[in-house]
Amino acid sequence: DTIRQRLFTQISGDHSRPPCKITVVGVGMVGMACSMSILLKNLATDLTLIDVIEDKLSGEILDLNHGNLFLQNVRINGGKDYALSAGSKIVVVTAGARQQVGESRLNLVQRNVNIFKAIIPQIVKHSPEAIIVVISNPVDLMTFVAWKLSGLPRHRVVGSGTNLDSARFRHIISQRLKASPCSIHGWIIGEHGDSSVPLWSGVNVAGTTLTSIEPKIGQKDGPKGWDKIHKEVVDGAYDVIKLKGYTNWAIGLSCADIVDAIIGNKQRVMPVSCFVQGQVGVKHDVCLSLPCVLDASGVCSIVHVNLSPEEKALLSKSAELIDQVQKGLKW
Ligand code: 6V0
Repeated sequence: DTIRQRLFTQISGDHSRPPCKITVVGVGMVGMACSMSILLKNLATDLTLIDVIEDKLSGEILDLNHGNLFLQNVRINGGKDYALSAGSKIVVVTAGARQQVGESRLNLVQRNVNIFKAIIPQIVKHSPEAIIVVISNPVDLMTFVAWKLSGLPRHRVVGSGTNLDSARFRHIISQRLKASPCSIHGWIIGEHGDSSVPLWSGVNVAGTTLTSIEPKIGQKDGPKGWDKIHKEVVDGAYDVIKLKGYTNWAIGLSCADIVDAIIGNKQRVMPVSCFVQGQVGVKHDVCLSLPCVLDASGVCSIVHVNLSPEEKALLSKSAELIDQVQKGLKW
């Protein structure tokens, strides 16, 4: 552009390497909520969106770019071609089928495996250094599939796992206790889904465990109402889907929180999904969520979490369920 040439004296090349490029694959409800949360947290200098539906993709990119004045001059682009994602530090994968009303996450698995076969090798080809954050459901199985298809070391393939379930758990308890969810410490581990495991033994406020007040809290024979909380967490997604057709805002925020911990090398401990065979009694060849330290390498370490015998048994059951479905997969 001649106006540009008359306005500036160019003294460096135009194509400096983006300091922090993030790609989001899949621009559905979840992909766009993840993208918006990443943008609003200022995590990316470059955001690339990839999908197979070109009109929708172009519309989303144009719409976001119209808001660039209110962001931080993030370069937002994308297309069908994975070459556009080259050099990404993180690739968030949200592509794939979602649950219909009443449908289990596990029911989506074969459809999404077929989709991942097209996606994952392309991501690794163009961003061999990237950390892959898997959101597509069933997220534990899809994390395992992404890990296998990618050939990456296990610390670089992370599933959003029970980060969201734990947020739902802390939200519900926070409403009962009238204290902020960030001050209610509580973890849900295992499968992101129906067999997730609430760690009641560790739920605490300022180090005081709720079991020290009511030893049976959260159990069937414990204080009234509290025994329903885990079911409320599990039903949370089904309820939202019944009401609005899909879930997106909370998973978008949860995803950006994970991306933030990795990009910022924060060493935060978060419940995310990765390959955990051999940890806390998990015998199966599966990915599921345990508290993990997230840093710039991805999952830097896994916490040796202290479980009650009941919690340990529930975790083994959750692993077994994932393993059963995994064994039936056609790759
Ligand atoms: P959606 O709105 O139907 O969007 C899916 C997008 O994926 C569409 O734009 C498709 O075009 C795109 N897509 C399909 N195939 C490909 C492909 N081969 N390459 C690139 N893009 C493709 O679904 P939504 O966004 O609601 O959900 C996406 C996924 O997230 C589903 O599997 C959900 O079950 C899952 N969720 C995971 C959560 C979690 O906690 N991990 C939470 C909510 C939803």
